[in-house]
Amino acid sequence: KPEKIIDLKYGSLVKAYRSDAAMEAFRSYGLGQFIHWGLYAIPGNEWEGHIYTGASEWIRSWGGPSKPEGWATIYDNLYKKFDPTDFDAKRWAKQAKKMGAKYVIFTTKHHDGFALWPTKFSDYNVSKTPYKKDIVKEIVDAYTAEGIDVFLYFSVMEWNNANYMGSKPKTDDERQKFGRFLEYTRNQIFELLNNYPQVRGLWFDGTWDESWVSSYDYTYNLEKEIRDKYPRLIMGSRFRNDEFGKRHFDSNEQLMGDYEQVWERKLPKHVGWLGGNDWESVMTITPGDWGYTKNWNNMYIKTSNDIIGLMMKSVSMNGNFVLNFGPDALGNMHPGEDKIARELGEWMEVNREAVYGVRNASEFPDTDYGYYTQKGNTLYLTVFNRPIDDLIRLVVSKDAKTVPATAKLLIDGRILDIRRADIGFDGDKDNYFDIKLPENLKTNRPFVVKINLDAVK
Ligand code: FHN
Repeated sequence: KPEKIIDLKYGSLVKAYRSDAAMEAFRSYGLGQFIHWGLYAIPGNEWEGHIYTGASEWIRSWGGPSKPEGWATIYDNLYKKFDPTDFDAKRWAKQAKKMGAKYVIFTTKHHDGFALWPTKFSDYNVSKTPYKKDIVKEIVDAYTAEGIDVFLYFSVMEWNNANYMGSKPKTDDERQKFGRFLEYTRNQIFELLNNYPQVRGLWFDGTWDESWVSSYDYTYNLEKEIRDKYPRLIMGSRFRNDEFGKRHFDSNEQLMGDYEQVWERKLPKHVGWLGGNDWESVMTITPGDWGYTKNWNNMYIKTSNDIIGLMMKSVSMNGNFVLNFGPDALGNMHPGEDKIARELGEWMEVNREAVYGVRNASEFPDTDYGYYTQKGNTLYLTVFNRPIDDLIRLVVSKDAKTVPATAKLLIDGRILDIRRADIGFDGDKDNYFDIKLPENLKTNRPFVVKINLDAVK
């Protein structure tokens, strides 16, 4: 907390903790899907044998000696080849549903400025490609039909827009140009909200350049306008900054959005870091690519168990976990993504109650076995580290209002023996409860022990 509160004209617009149905739904999602799709799917990190080593969706900014001659122009013309003949939004939505995703974040426009909807405000859009059709509409309709809430990703920064600049506009001419860009951004945002009324949230990105940061008067009023017109819409903390350039949290440490949107390819170490704020973590499967990456060799690919671990760690700290997919230029997921979606879905099928609508188990200290999540009087322990004697010892403070009473395995419904272990440490402030795992429990995945808690009499 700041030592003294300063007078801010452009501080946070969301002072109160939102408790409306849309935010409550957000709090219970648990698992989401991110999709990065655009022209960068065509190169997929390589062009005529040259390999780009940065994040695949950043390939337009390729520099250095390995960059093909005239690369930016080649890239900007890729839209003439964009024809994803295998694209079937319903197939993706079904896959996401099976995987267990409750919301999807879809890139309507990434940093290259290419819009996947037929925007009236720029010609650089999908209607000018051989494919022609409105991809955003197909996604919104298909995911909504599966009961998956849709959030639209929108990059403010645009690499090939003549009115865009990274630095603060200084001359009158620059101010006019950037003013036109701001107006264009506003138009596109309202166009999206108007075209696709089912949308639950906007996910802004590319808002770090000085030009945008110095436009705090404009962006403050724009946020106000969006929130006035769409009070149920959810927007994270990336949209704008205050007059001192502070992003995510204003100069009085107030969150500048409905949830913390800083957790990209990382997680907080401890729930205490979050100060009670809502949050989500967005995660890649390769180390750092969001767009399609053809070749997955020679880099670490997260396993399904890695992903389950990141998801459970997130939900155990009241956050959502959002897994990214980067489909190819024809509209197919990478085979590695298909595999992870399938494996994660199989796991969710059995264990989803430990993921959806759960909260941090604040009465129970962190455990080395894995992660706790809690829903009312049900405690879930997702075990990643199985003890060699198959005996799980739960540590429960003597001050706790509830104690473990019964336990069962979600994987097969087996009831587990649970008993108080009076280990008799002198002056101990904890009680211990031992749960015996069946020796013949064979699984190569983390497993969940569901524990019913009884009120202490
Ligand atoms: O630069 C982008 C990146 O390409 C990707 O879209 C991620 C997703 O969270 N956001 C930006 C970096 O923060």
